[in-house]
Amino acid sequence: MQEKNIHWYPGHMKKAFKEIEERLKIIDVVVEIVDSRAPFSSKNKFLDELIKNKKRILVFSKSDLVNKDNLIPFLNYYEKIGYKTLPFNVKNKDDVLKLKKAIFNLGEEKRNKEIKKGMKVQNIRVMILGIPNVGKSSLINAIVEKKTSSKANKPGHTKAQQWVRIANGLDLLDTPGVLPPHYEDKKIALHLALIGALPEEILPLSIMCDYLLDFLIKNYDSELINRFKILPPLKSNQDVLEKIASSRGLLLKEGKLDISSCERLVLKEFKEGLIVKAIIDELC
Ligand SMILES: Nc1nc2c(ncn2[C@@H]2O[C@H](COP(=O)(O)OP(=O)(O)OP(=O)(O)O)[C@@H](O)[C@H]2O)c(=O)[nH]1
Ligand SMILES: [Mg+2]
Repeated sequence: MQEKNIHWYPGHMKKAFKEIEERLKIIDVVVEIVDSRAPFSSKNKFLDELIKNKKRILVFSKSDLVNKDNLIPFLNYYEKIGYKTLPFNVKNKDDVLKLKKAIFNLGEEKRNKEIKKGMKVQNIRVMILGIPNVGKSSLINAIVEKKTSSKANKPGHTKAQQWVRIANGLDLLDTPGVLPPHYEDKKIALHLALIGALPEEILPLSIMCDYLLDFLIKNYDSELINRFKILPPLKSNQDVLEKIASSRGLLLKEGKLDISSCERLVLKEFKEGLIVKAIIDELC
């Protein structure tokens, strides 16, 4: 990959990070979200130190976009190092119920203390954390069962913290997505761009598409062939792009194949889970 530093740390993220740190003092439970398609790359290690002493749950969002069996080793990995994990599809009512239960379990100790002391039982205060576009606002809306937090398929949509109170004992705090200020490994940034956590403009289109095609040809060639109705053998990335462009009728005015539009199409269809339900991170 080209030796270019990948960097996207807008001003609001720096501010958001500080605000998370300040607000944590009054938080009872942290729900940290990673994207199931990249369970390692989408975990912001810079948050670890802040939340290490909090009761917390690690939610694997967008589990509908991966093969559940392939997710198990990643869940096990995090469980082994002490996390309580939960695969989560925002549209699955059972998953939402399981998450609510897990939050109440973690908040129970605090409630019992309040009861013991004869205090009025307070709502459990829950902070929802994670990198951009992992589904923080969507998860809140699913728990509340209405649209209170604004969501969009665009990283950096939520710009400020927002409390959402629900009647039956929870206060949920939506936070803006925060990314690490830098990456140890450029592969992480590529994976984040492929799942939509980094804006596409950050990386050159052809580099992203090359990386994705290498991955798909190596691991999911038959899915690629079936999705785009192309013929094997898949000789090179260029060959695949030309075949897809022909199959989808992507042509420039002069009748030449429109490779840039084809690259955008492949990235978009991958992001939407239309080519394959794949996890792009590797278990080390
Ligand atoms: N397939 C799928 N899509 C989801 C799921 N949860 C959220 N999304 C989609 O992911 C996109 C981002 O959702 P948001 O809830 O806005 O994400 P966020 O983490 O609040 O994003 P920021 O505010 O930008 O940090 C939206 O298009 C959601 O519809 C899920 O479980 N499955
Ligand atoms: Mg949001």
